[in-house]
Amino acid sequence: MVPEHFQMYINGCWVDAEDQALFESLNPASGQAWATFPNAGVSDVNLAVAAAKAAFEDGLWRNTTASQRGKLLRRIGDLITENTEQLAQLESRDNGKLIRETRAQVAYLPEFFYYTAGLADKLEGETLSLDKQDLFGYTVREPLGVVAGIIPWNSPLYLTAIKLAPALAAGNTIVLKPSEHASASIIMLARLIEQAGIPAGVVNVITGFGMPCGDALTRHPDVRKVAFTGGGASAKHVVRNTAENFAQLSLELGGKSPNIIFSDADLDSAVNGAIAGIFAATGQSCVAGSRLLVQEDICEEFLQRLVDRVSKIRIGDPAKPETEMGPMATQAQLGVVEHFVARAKEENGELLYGGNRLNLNDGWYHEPTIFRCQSHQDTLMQEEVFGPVAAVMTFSDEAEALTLANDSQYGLAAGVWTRDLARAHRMVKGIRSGIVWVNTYRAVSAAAPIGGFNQSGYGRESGVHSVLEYTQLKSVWINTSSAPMPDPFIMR
Ligand code: TXE
Repeated sequence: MVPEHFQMYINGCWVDAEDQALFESLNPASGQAWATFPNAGVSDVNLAVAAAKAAFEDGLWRNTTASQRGKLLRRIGDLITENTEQLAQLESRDNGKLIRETRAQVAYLPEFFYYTAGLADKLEGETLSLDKQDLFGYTVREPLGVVAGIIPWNSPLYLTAIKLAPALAAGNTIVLKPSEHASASIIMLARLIEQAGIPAGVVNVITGFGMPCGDALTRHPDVRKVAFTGGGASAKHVVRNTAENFAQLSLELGGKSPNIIFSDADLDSAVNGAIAGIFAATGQSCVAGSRLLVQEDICEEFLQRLVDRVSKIRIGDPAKPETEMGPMATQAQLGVVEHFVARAKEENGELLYGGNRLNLNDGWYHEPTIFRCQSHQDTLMQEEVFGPVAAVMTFSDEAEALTLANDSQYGLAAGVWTRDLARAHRMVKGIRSGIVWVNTYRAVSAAAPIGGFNQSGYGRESGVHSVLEYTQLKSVWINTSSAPMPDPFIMR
């Protein structure tokens, strides 16, 4: 089969890399190349940033009325709805995510555009109660300029939407760089953006690797903000790059999220919540509930029910709607999972289920895997795997649950399972993470902020506040006196 070729979208044109270089994307379910993309180099990055800068500076976009920008965002949402199936198919083929999940995610995707569209014309300044005679002050919220969005492979469309929609609502222009492992659905989104009538240069999509493409983009002096989702190692490069130009930055870097099950929980729900946390999306989720903390007195019963349900997970082709767990998105990530499984064995973790890769159609499959760990300092309890590996430990009481939950370098998400409302509130207050789910897990809404504490990053995406992160405040001073300006040598 000849791989399908996708071009980049720069300044309203569909283009290849200047040097014609290409890279292939492999289908995780078969390991076969199914698509090719331009391999953008530094000169392509420069073209894309120049287009975004020109589109910002010519004022056409910035001076579009906010309500008109909102209408265009709604139009993008409508076009996504009209093309749900194609977007879902592309993303599933590119990163191996289940078609049942990509369909549901794409069906919800327009909500991010509709919600943010409603905020576009509500980015208001304030009048200031100045304690100065004859001076009237107010603030205005203005866009930052050119924004760079760096996207990982696990949920490209969702992670793009929560950067793109607020950036556009606030009047910025943007250069998006999807992951080299999953660019196809973002190129398709760019086609819809063109169709929606967004002016040329306002949205640009370049395809390529972290080095040199992502690196050149995040160190470009004309980029005023970078919104990055990915791993900690790459993020450190991006932090250094943005520091060179004092560009603003938001980082969402994954975690080692605790899913805490108290003995008074509804166990059927908690089992489903535990599975949603760590085996949905084959564990390749930034909010994966990879630390299962279970109260001692129900641990055996809980684990029995968990293993029983996990043993029935239907593993296989992500394109089949009945499949419940698909492959790892990349061969490298499969290697990462195997590394952590080997490490857990070395550290005498008790293997309760799985532990092996699976040979299915040459795809990159791994069994759902559960280890009971000896110590909370074990590697599996402390480090992010980003794969279907659950680490289990018990706790005796609420205080210990909280101590264990917070014994982590990360702080992205947490789950609490209990019927005791007062306890739920105490846990919510004590847990140091950006999201806490009570008696549910892995819920997402356009209205709810997502972002982390500690090593999980900083800045928030989605929700009302996310749009403000794409603006800067200007203070305006008006002298209302007709008298001459007083003594110039003292501050007014
Ligand atoms: O991500 P990278 P990788 C975690 C997960 C995983 C690990 C590594 O633990 O095992 O990260 O995954 C671009 N300058 N998460 O290596 O490299 C890159 O091209 C600018 C958590 O695949 O961080 C891609 O577009 N950009 C996570 C994006 O960064 C650079 C989701 C993410 O890739 C760059 C994915 C550079 N120097 C992995 N280097 C989450 N938070 O959900 C790379 N990139």
